[in-house]
Amino acid sequence: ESGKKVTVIFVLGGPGSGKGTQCTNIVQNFGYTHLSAGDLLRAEIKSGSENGTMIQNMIKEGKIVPAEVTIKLLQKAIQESGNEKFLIDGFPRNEENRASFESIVRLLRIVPEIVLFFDCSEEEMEKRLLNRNQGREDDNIETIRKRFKVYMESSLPVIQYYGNLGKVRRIDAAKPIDVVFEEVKAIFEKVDA
Ligand code: UP5
Ligand code: MG
Repeated sequence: ESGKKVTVIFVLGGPGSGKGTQCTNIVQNFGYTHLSAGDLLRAEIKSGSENGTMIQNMIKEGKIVPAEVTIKLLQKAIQESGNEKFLIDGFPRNEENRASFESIVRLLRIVPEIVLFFDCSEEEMEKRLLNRNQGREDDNIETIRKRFKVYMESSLPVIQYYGNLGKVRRIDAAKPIDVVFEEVKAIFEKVDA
């Protein structure tokens, strides 16, 4: 591998805050490859891999899959993409995820440029998830409550960690999709400049 610079932007925020929706918009406008850790894990379940059952059980319980598993899937997707600009959506979700990623990334010359933080109330996120209707096994009220708890206890501290490094760009994610994207666009116009 040559010394090409790889740019990674973490897209974080609670369940249903609009990470996936906004990543689709960013891809269309700014040439990034969107890697949703949750989508990669769900594809792994479907593929019938040996980890599939473990992943399925953890998602049903709203728990966080060990970094080793998720990072392997991310690395594979990065290599297959041929791109050098990535949105990593929904990862890292806890301290273990973050520390593992950072130790690998140092060797690969990958710098997490900024962290987009989609900030949204639980009330609004719950409403969105219950209305989504895409057959996700974790979009039931019981699992949604567990996801919120894990988010508050384990994922928010990761966002705070990057906040202390001055990397977080907070976005009011409770607004309509197009209004949120206007805010996102302004941030990317600076990143790419
Ligand atoms: N919607 C979006 N934006 C809106 C807006 N501004 N106004 C009104 N409606 C809006 O959006 C959710 C719904 O809201 C959609 O119907 C959309 O149209 C509407 P979406 O863009 O899908 O939100 P997103 O933040 O992507 O929600 P998602 O449910 O995907 O977030 P999660 O973080 O919960 O899910 P993820 O797939 O990342 O993870 C699922 C599980 O996988 C985790 O709980 C965990 O068990 C596991 N996981 C790991 O273990 N490790 C990982 O690294 C990643 C996941
Ligand atoms: Mg998503």
